[in-house]
Amino acid sequence: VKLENSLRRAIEKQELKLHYQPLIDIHRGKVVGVEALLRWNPSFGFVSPCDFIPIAEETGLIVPIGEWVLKETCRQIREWQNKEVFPIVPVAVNVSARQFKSANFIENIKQIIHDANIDPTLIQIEITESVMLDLEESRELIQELREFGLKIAIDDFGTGYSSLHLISNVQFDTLKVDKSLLDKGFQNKNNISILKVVLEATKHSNHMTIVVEGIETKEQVDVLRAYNVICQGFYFSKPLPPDQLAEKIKEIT
Ligand code: G
Ligand code: G
Ligand code: MN
Ligand code: NA
Repeated sequence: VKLENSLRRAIEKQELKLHYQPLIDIHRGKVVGVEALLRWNPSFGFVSPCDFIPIAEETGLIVPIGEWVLKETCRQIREWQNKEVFPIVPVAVNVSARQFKSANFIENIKQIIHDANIDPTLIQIEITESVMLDLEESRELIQELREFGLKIAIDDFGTGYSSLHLISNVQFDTLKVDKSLLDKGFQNKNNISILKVVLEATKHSNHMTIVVEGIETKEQVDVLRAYNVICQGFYFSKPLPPDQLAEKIKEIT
């Protein structure tokens, strides 16, 4: 309960921040996007999103917090555009199932992007398979968001039960292969083959960008060179505060 009460006041106390992790096109040596990742630093010390996101989801606090994340992302994009610090790339934002299904989600997001005067194609919404339990309803929401110009990614792909069914029934812009398929650093032969099945299965999906997450070693990058994939992981960069991002992007490029 204590954590919940603190989290309830985190927005007004300005304890939330976004860090940004680069996404890299290894064939062109370019940063082609970043993922915004929430950080909470209350007075009693740093709390991992793995601990507070579930509380936010259970209590419904994820709705105002998610709204803050979207607003802050738009504000940051506008600041980057004004300062011309680096070529503007799309920013991926994680959206929880509860937020995605909340009343007025679409109206709110359209309003936020409109107010910030941001090109909607610069925002990518990352949702997980758990959002899609009601396939028909989700498909309509996703279609409306895409018609508005937003990009939609299916996150943590490969951890659910109906992955292939899902991507054959819903149009996504990006598919993010979950880091658990890489976790064992390619030592686990089963994981390699699952990853390769996913990569082979999606190889000819011309309209979908494939991102592989959780890349930590050069060996992993070398295996992935055979595929047309975007890479994300600590090997290239951990999630960084905005003031360190420009330098990292220069270094990678
Ligand atoms: O950045 P890190 O690996 O610590 O994130 C842990 C988990 O928290 C991940 O599953 C990530 O998707 C989730 N997460 C991080 N930022 C956000 C956010 O802004 N909104 C939601 N809903 N989840 C987030
Ligand atoms: O669930 P989601 O894919 O949104 O989670 C992203 C999380 O993965 C972020 O919290 C980020 O900190 C973490 N992450 C990013 N790169 C790596 C990596 O190379 N290894 C590991 N273990 N975690 C990573
Ligand atoms: Mn994500
Ligand atoms: Na993921």
